[in-house]
Amino acid sequence: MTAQRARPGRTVDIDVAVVGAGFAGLYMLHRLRGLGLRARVFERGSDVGGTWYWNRYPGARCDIESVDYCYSFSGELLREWAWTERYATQPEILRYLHHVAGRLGLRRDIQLGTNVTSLRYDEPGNRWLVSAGGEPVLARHCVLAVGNLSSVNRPDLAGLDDFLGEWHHTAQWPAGGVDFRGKRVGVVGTGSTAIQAIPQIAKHAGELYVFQRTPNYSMPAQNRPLPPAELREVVSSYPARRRAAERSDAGVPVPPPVRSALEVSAEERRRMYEAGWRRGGINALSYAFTDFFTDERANVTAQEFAREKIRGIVRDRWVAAALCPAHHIGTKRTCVDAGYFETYNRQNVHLVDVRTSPIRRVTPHGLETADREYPLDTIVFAIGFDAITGALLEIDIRGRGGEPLAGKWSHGPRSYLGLSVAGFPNLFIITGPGSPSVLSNMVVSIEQHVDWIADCLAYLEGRGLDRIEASEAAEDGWVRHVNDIADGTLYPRAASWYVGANIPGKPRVFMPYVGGCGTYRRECEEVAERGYAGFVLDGTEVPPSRP
Ligand code: NA7
Repeated sequence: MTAQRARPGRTVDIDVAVVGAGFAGLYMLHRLRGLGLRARVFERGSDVGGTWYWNRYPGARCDIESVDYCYSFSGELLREWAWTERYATQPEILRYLHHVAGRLGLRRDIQLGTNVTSLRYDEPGNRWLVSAGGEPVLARHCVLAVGNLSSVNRPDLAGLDDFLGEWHHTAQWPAGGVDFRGKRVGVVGTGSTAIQAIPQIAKHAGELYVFQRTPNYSMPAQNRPLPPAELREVVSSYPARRRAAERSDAGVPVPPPVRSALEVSAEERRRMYEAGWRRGGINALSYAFTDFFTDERANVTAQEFAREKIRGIVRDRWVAAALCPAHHIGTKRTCVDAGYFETYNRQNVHLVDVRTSPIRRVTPHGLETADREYPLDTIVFAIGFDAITGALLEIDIRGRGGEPLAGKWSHGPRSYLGLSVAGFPNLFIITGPGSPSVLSNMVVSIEQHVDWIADCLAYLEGRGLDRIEASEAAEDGWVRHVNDIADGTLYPRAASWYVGANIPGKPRVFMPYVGGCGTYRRECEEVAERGYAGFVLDGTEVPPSRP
């Protein structure tokens, strides 16, 4: 069955409203259809793709290997799609998602260019009222597939409106691209996005000024073409590869480390780190030793290795020193690059340290720091996102008794399993706060959440149950658990977007679940096996497994 079309003046009644048509929303729709449910997806972009629709900046690429950053639910999809590189570019991933949407015939139930502004739970009717500009939609269930890095951190520098050049945020990049040839370009930010974009922009710009507030660690991608024979080999044994990814901490099929960095000699550590650096990728160093994220002394050994690499690449000693990060490696998202540090050896690239000399304002002709004005034709803001909760709270979500989600989360997000929130019945979040989300391969985490939600809905439908809601007790227990395991690591010590530190006024709470994808998956399976432990089903509470 497909979504009913509204007649003028009528409310549309559906089983499930899904917000977002990226990796999560597309697969959710597919599963819902498989259950015979009437579903509709609302997508604010003018096409499907989510993250890969918006982030079209030069150099945009996934930092998870392409063969792992794709759906596994369909053997046909796996066999018929040929990834061409170890790390796929944004256009290739977007083409893949278009292919999936076409192949599964998903588009007829996706309403594009539609911004969901509010979701209100009507308790007597046990329905969610979806406001998205057009006719009101009533849905029995709602699934938020809005993404973790989709609420743009907008530049709020004084004077920006009077800038006479052009400026762009990397996450709202014009589809037609930007011409940097011969221009004086300023890039603000040195996170994963900037680190991908800077080497590409530097090739075309006349002069490139990088305004850096905090240096970051970046691992070489060691990207390469993916020969068809190698891809066929991967696909032929794919189920085992994917099971290994699902059981791992980060959702990638890499064997877990077995030794502490402190129990081996300095020579052995170096050998391990060098091997990781040669392999490349986001886990190049972090998968070497067990205590990388938990023991400061272990972490420092990897930090020193990474800083030494930077000093070995960048010729200017002042620039090299300014590019060396000081935080615990991995506690802010590690970047993956193709020639980032090498780019600073170009004559046309200049590093501006805005920690020592902060940006004051945008002038009509450029950027002014405490020291001087930098004349610019184009400014690129690679300043990130209101991560994890931002896109959820952009929607005015009201649960039982009209309670706003923004109010409930005013001191930080609270959820059960990152999937569900007490007081918000029949509402599910895909890769929400309190789940591994941004600490994992997103597609592996998305598939797990979508399958869990679909199985849960099948369970409810099969038993004629109309309402599911996380209990307060289960939510409290989960929030404590998420905090306890985070506190046992180095993660919360960094001023990262994992703790909301990049957004003024945002509560400083470590948001993702650091226990690992495999452990988390088992937790979710156990909850389901116990008849949805920790949830209230049509008024009957199933006791939580965690006190
Ligand atoms: P990030 O990782 O949040 O990086 C944003 C960068 O912008 C970071 O270097 C920030 O410095 C910098 N920033 C932010 N605001 C300012 C201002 N006002 N002035 C100067 N510099 C600023 O976002 P990305 O888009 O790079 O990456 C996000 C994720 O997307 C990434 O991890 C991948 O998973 C995909 P700061 O560190 O706050 O001092």
